[in-house]
Amino acid sequence: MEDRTLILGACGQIGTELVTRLRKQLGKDKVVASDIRPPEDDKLGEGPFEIIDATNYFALEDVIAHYEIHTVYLMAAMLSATAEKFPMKAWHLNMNSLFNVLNLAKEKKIEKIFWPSSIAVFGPDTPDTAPQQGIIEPNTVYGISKLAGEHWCNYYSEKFGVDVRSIRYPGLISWKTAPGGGTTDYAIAIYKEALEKGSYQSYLSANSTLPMMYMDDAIDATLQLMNSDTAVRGKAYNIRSMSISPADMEQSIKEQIPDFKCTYKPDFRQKIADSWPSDVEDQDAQIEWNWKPKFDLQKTTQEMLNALRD
Ligand code: AKB
Repeated sequence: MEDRTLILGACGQIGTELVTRLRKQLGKDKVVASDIRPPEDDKLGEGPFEIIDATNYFALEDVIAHYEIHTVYLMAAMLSATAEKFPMKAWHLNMNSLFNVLNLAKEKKIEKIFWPSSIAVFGPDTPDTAPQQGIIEPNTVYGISKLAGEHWCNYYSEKFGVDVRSIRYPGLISWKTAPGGGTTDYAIAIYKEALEKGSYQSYLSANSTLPMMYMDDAIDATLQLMNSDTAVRGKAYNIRSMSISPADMEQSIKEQIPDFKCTYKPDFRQKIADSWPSDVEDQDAQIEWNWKPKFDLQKTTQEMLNALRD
């Protein structure tokens, strides 16, 4: 088997950055990017691209055989805010794409999988700083699909020896590709609108504190976990770097753009945010595969504003 990597959902917020990083690391021909639609611009750079619906097992099987794929990153998913509007579509996409890659690994057609979980697995009864284990009772469509996915990853790992690795991503802050349909998307829009309009209206209240992370840290964590010999297979790890609210971000932006104005008008996404913890404990990730973040809020704000200005 060739050691090629396939990224499903390559045009999304995380997928775009993973493709770029992995192509730099492994070589452009070793990384096959794919999504349900073609990329809108040249963000993915040079290298093979395939249009694939991740819920179509046979289409996936063909591409995997054609390119002799070893590792799959399954980044295609419907996020929390959109999933509340389309529960059945979210369940279909989030679960069937996962079953497809798990079954391909069970049949030894691929060797290794990365599947993203989320802080959305936690629910209103989880302690405000969520431990790795504990009360995990989500009350959102997206959270339910992520919790079910975690259980299936664990099951395939224990029962069939599938090498599947997972992280419970916090809300991710990045500038290259806009996120689609998440509750934490405000944390990107706030920077863009601060530069474009000098103001932003947040759909979450000023003090909605959530676990958040700059994208570079999230990509580092993903690749570190995938390359680790000590990480537990089938386990979805909490990782943390900052626990911040829209008011914290407003303050941080004001340090660089003193006239910036932020107003608050919570909508339906407030309820989703209220069901998530403000922070997570990530000792397991620190101990089992040396996880350590590099970006705090101040550094994130600098990076975001500089990159978006460019
Ligand atoms: C969302 O807001 O839905 C995602 C997530 C926290 O998984 N960013």
